[in-house]
Amino acid sequence: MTMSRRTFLATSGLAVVSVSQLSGRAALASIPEAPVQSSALMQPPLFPTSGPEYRPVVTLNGWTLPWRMNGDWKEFHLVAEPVVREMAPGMRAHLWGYNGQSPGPTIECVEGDKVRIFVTNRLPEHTTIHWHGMLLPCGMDGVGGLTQPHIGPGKTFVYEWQVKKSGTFMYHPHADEMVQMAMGMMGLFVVHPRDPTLHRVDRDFVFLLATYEITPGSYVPRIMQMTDFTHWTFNSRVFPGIDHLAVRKGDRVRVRVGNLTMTNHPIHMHGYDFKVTCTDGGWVPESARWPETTIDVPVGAMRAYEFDALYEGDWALHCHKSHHTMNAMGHDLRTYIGVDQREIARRISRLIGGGYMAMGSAGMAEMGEMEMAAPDNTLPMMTGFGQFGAMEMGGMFTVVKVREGLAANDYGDPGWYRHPEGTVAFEYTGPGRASGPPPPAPAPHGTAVPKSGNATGLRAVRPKGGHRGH
Ligand SMILES: [Cu+2]
Repeated sequence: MTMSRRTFLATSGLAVVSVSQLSGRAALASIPEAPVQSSALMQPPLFPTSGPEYRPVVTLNGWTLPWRMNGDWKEFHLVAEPVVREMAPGMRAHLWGYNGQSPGPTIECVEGDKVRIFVTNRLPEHTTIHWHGMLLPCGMDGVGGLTQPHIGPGKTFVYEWQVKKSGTFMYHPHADEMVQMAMGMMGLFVVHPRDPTLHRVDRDFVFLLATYEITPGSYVPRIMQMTDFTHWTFNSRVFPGIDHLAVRKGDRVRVRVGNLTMTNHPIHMHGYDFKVTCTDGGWVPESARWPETTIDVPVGAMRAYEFDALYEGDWALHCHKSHHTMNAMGHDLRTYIGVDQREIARRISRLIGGGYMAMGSAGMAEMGEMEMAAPDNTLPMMTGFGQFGAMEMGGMFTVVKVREGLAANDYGDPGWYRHPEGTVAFEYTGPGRASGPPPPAPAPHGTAVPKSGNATGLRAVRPKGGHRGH
């Protein structure tokens, strides 16, 4: 390690310094560029240009950090900084992240690689990065005060180690952790096997679970919140802003999910059973892989599952805690199911001069279509439209779209599934009806909306953005 650093500094001392505020030994060296991502949409996978071949991952609503080779070192540059993250069309959060986004870019490398990661701090307070699950020298573990001095504002630190094993890992600060993780500082770190035939899949999706309390009309998370969050996110995005997972029928598919929230999330996928193949501790041996349709992802852990995409359709993929598939939610409302509120509504309308509407007597599904009036920068609690109507979802919800004949590496949204005739649940209209109605004419993706606007002047959030190819 010492030798390599000396060599590194000696060979690159004359190169241009691309970051103005540097400290310590790194100031003598050229620092790799720190690419910045302005889009919150899924970026194409980053195929390796040198070294062993591998199937790169795609990060839902995210991207992979480009690197450069310096001798036999793979060099990356992360910049910790305030960012604005669009959580779904119509709502932006003021977070802290890396290189323009929260979560930060996914880092990818290969088992055995020597990685050198420059971390520049553009936050108003100190930080560090801990490489969760990684086997490395203790002094590279990133625990402020314990294994290294903190990275002060304006400073750049260097982490370097040889990556021992493949798998899925995460990165996040280990400095003022409660604040910095509540503000969105986290990212994924995927290490591919050196032998590309091991654990081979055709599509490999990754995302992190993160939670925020951003009260209606505000932009900055309330960092003291511990349990009662308003935004339950995949990669700091909520439904209907979360990318769909486009999958070609017949592909072998892996989904890797990391949890950096403060509660567990049972991630459920419809239409399939799957095998759990990897945790942040490593690959599960073939004989020990267990079947599931829901995989609970514990706090501070990662789970990957795999399946063969045999069944075409639009299959929901979501957290099974029903409050986690809602947006901007207050949890202190009373239950009015079975309560006749008509007289109350009349009286309140008289008091406030009209316009009061009581809700909840028959459940809350009506909210899915109406989308309640809300302050600026606030998403409806229940929202999104599919080809058959309102989906009444939010938060940790997306769709796996399995289709025949997609091109390899095409992750663009294929639109809604065209159900074969007679395979959609239908209304019973009396005896003698042998099969269901013909499917509705498939609407182009993003336009299947019942009607625009309504009496309360609401902003409807439609399932349009968030998918590559649109
Ligand atoms: Cu959940």
